[in-house]
Amino acid sequence: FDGGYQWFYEGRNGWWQYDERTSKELENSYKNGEKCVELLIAGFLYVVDFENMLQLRRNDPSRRRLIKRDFSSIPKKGIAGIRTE
Ligand code: V3L
Repeated sequence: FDGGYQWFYEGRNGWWQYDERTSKELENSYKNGEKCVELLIAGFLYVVDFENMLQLRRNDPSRRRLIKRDFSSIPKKGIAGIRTE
């Protein structure tokens, strides 16, 4: 259960949880001490930079979002764009 941690990216006024598979992938990479991970999300390549805790679009790094690792129980907008509250 990954110690109850999940991964989140920044929305306009709150946090979105990464989808389950991606959140697990981020947790594994983070625990392995990797500095960054590449993700394919809806046809776009993104880089997750653990040193700066950012997600950036690979071909347009100005499209950046803060990320965080936190408990799954924190208030959130939803999961990967699907609202849950
Ligand atoms: N997982 C899923 N969708 C993502 C992700 C991700 N890790 N990163 C970006 N997108 P950009 P509010 C978000 C989507 O960064 O109202 C939310 O999931 C992103 O979706 O410029 O601002 C919501 O669906 C956006 O639609 O490359 O809180 C939506 O924004 C698109 O990719 C609105 O959320 C471009 O993001």
